[in-house]
Amino acid sequence: MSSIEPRLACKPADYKSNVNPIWCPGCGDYHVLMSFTRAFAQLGLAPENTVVVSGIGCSSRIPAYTNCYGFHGVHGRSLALATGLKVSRPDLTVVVASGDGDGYSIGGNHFLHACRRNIDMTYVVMDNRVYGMTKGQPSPTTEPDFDTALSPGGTGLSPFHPLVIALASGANFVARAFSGEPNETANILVEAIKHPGFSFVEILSPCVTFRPDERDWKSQVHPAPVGPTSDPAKAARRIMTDDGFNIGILYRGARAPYRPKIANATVDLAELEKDFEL
Ligand SMILES: Cc1ncc(C[n+]2csc(CCOP(=O)(O)OP(=O)(O)O)c2C)c(N)n1
Ligand code: SF4
Repeated sequence: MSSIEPRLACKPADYKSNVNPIWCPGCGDYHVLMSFTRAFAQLGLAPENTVVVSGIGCSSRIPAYTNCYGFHGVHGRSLALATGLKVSRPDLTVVVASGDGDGYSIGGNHFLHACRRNIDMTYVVMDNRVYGMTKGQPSPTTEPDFDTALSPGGTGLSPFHPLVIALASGANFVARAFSGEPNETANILVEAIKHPGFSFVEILSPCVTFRPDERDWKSQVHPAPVGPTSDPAKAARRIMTDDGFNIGILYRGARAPYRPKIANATVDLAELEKDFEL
């Protein structure tokens, strides 16, 4: 989170842009947007000092729907963009939004190294276990038997465990939320944004169009039976053995965030160009 003094009396509506979302009716991402604005209001963030960065996908449309600064980048590269931004402007609060395709497939390598670097930002992945924007291809979190015309008979591949991968790679805060519980999700986002270092929040957010079965998540989610631990091995064991629907903060680490000393460095472009002259 930035060191900027919060404003007083902000309302969630103060963080909405005048762009109307074009998600399908019933898409979980509407509630995620609601949780973002509620969390920003609870923290009293100044929109001009807050940046929402994303890649490509339905979920990645979210920056356009807030009135903070936004960067709708290219597919899978949101964390690379956000890292550059936070390193050069550590005073800003940086929240990164992604989908399971954007973040775990094409962006998977950036995910590992963002966790490892532990730069102070919040990474939110709206996981709907499918590529929504491109009409329903399986993602790294899709079940092996997801049987559609695009993956006849299912892929037969086991989904991977993003939260455990985040822990193993060094993320400093790991949580799971459900879009259908916007207040609880907002509270988790508040804690994630306040927590120093790289905070990872996976939000189960149904794609009602290509995964209508995910409407049932509402009846499957439940609060995690125990509070967060500061022991990554314990957290990983719990996550590996839970049912995938434990909601809450699962790990809070105490690693010092990485703060490269190049912040506010100025570059003379003419000098730089000279270095690359042929
Ligand atoms: C380099 C590149 N490859 C592929 C695409 C096509 N593409 C756009 S969004 C997307 C997947 C999005 O899925 P996900 O991140 O899960 O987001 P959702 O739409 O489900 O929210 C793909 C493959 C692209 N835009 N750029
Ligand atoms: S395709 Fe799925 S993820 Fe995309 S807007 Fe529609 S319901 Fe949401």
